[in-house]
Amino acid sequence: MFEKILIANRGEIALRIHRACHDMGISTVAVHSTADDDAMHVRLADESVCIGPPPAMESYLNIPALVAACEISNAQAVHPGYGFLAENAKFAEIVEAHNIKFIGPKAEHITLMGDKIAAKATVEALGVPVVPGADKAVESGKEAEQLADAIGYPVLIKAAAGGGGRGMKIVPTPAELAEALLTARAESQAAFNSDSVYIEKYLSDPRHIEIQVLADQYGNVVHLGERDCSLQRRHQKILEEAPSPVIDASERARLGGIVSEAIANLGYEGVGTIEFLYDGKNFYFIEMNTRIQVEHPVTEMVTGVDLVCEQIRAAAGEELTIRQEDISFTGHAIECRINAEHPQTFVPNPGTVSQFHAPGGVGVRIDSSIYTGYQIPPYYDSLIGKLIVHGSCREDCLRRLNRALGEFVVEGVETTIPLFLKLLTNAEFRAGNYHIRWLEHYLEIE
Ligand code: MV4
Repeated sequence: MFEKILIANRGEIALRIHRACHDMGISTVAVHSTADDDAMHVRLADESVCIGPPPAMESYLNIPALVAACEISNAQAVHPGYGFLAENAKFAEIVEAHNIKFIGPKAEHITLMGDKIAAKATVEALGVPVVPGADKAVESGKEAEQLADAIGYPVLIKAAAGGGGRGMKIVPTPAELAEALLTARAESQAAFNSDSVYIEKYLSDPRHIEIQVLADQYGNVVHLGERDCSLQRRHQKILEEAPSPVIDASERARLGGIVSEAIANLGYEGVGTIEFLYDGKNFYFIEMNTRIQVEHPVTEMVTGVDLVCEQIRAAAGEELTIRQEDISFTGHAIECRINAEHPQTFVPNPGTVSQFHAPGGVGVRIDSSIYTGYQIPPYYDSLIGKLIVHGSCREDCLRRLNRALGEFVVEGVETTIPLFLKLLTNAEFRAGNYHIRWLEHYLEIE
């Protein structure tokens, strides 16, 4: 096992990784920008290294500074967290070329899943159901017409280098196809420096359901069930839950089995998330994320598995100690993302946290890096913490969530807490009746 790990991140996920390391007897090295001198992740770590000025490009995304920080601290491995360099294959390669273990999959798998066309074709060949469409880049306007006619309108044009919703164009009828194709290509070129696009059937109101997997270096793979991440606004998830209100144990076992087999055949290592759209009947693969995700705690709450510890063990070359039959799903968990944002407009609202009091008690978990007097810097993501609540069933979980949100005190900055308190009074949400566009509609009418 590693003796020392460098955590190439900040905020709540840096704390989450630090906690996993200390629980395993591993010492930690924090890195930070000059805007994060007083950050909790720096205070808690055994050592810290300043890696640059506030802009992420010059600090948390600064590969030479991070490699240098590993070398001066003698860290044997680097954990990238999520965001920043977590899915940057170049970073993984450079780190490994310096004999430092990248805690994540092999660079080739990061590259493969970063190319959405290649990812889709690969998993389809391994038996995973995908959205109807062509598993290849669109070459010409003529070809786009033929493909779209074969798929049936509406279709969706997506950027091969996209993901997370950037560079998508819905095409309702053939008349709009030619222009949409040009726009999609131009936007993709500007955003990703690639004009490669592909076409799929557009699914109008599906749910976003993702499967968590964990794999070691010896071909052992387990799945840890699904998370329902349908509550989102502008491609930013707001609330996630496990299990999905619409998936039963046999569906979970069936899809989990398909996914595990595909991931084993790929030779994938570490944690991963396979994202699907679900139309109430079928699952359709859209993308795979090769990192630990923001919403991983809901899976931890229903399975009791510490995903970050398991991720570190897998990276250290240990064999999985859990088999699929050891994994059971207990109760229900919901995560609320606490952002320093206006609860109606979602405009970021950095500033000083004048009061902070976290809820507690049975079934309540807070993953947060803020404290009373903390100044939220304006340079980074507005996520300041996550409230994760577990209950014996969804009803219990909702009641406990309401209780915990009522205890939560964050003063000095606006947060998303009032949004969640209001959402809990909505009958459709309480019934689990929502899809990927539901929240945006709810926010418009409220
Ligand atoms: C789709 C889709 C409908 N049909 N693909 C958005 C992010 C990227 N991961 C894929 N996305 C979508 N792909 C087809 N064929 C709708 C979305 C989508 C979405 C997906 C998941 C979660 C939230 C979403 C919000 C809007 C659109």
